Amino acid sequence: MKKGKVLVIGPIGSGKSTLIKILLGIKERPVTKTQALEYANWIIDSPGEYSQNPMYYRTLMATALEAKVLLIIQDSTRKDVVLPPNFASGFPLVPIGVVTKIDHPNADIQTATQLLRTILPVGEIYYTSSVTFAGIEELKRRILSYL
Ligand SMILES: Nc1nc2c(ncn2[C@@H]2O[C@H](COP(=O)(O)OP(=O)(O)O)[C@@H](O)[C@H]2O)c(=O)[nH]1
Ligand SMILES: [Mg+2]
Repeated sequence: MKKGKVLVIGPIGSGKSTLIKILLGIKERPVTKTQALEYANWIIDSPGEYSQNPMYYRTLMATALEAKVLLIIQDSTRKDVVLPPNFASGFPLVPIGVVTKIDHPNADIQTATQLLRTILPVGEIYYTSSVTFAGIEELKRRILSYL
């Protein structure tokens, strides 16, 4: 088992838990609303509230001490951004951006990329779909290379 961990952050409904399930190859249980920090194998899932409410930022920072990689999730069907500008640079982790739901008819990848760039001015961005599995293998390979 890998020792390093990946902390996944992003707003409610952006596809964090679904993506994590696929990255870990979990087929059984359906994704339900994430209520607390959830540790599974090499990934730490976080409730969307932790990204949407600054009251939780300290918790995210403390949790980051256990991690090596920070995955920042941006939903390609949303035109808003919840995390503050440059948020990624406050973490002593390798930041990786992920634009999710690229299969969706309402996906606007260019806008999502611009929004994500406000949080993550530099660093790689991957484009994924948890429906078609586009981009998933590449993302997983990249993450594992850092652990
Ligand atoms: N079309 C599409 N829907 C997705 C994708 N990933 C997640 N969803 C849907 O988005 C909703 C929120 O997903 P969830 O993983 O619970 O988001 P979380 O709150 O960030 O953990 C669910 O209804 C998922 O089925 C995707 O890649 N494509
Ligand atoms: Mg969740």
